[in-house]
Amino acid sequence: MKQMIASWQHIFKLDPDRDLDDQGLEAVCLSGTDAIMIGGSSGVTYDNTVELLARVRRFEVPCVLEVSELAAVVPGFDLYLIPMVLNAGHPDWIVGQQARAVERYGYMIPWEQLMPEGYIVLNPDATVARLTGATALESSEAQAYAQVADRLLHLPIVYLEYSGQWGDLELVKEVRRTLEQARLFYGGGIVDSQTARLAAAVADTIIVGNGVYNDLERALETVTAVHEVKTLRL
Ligand code: 1GP
Repeated sequence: MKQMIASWQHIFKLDPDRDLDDQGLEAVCLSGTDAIMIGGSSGVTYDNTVELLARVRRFEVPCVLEVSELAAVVPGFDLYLIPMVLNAGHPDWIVGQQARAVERYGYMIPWEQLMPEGYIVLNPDATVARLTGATALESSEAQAYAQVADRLLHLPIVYLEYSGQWGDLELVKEVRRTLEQARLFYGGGIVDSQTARLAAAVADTIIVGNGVYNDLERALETVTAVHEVKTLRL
């Protein structure tokens, strides 16, 4: 499973609660992105998740579910990403919800298709921050959380989440420097080729969300921009 994400440099995150017409979805799926991640912090239901999965499945691109709502876990994804919000204000968002899910549905969980993500939420105004009561972090604290995820918990992904806001790329760079084995995901405020290039230079994988809904044409440019940066680095 870890191998599957090892080459992913660019991901489009689609929100089942937001509208994207067929033409837009086709452009996203055929853009050359490495994967489509389906997820959102609110309004995610079984029905809107099934519907979006079915539409994405018309294309060959890998499709993964970022699980945020137990009732909206739909079979048929290539991979299930399980967020653990490391700087959450309540243990529920770190391991509590996950434990309840296992207690209830453990017998039918396809463990080999699950992958945990060590989330570090860095935009205090994001829905996910309010929902989880995420605490604000200095760069040194973010680095410490990242090392706990990477070296202590051996999580395969550390996800720096700025959702809706352009992040502190110095912090991102510092965090990446501390990682031993985890892949660094960065999401927040990537809207065009310029922002994509900057973020791709400091993270392993970049996630583009809101941009798809706000200005699709510019969002599509992020794919080539990222692949250019990564090729040059090689
Ligand atoms: C959100 O990290 C993703 O979960 C992407 O952020 O919506 O700001 O692109 P944006």
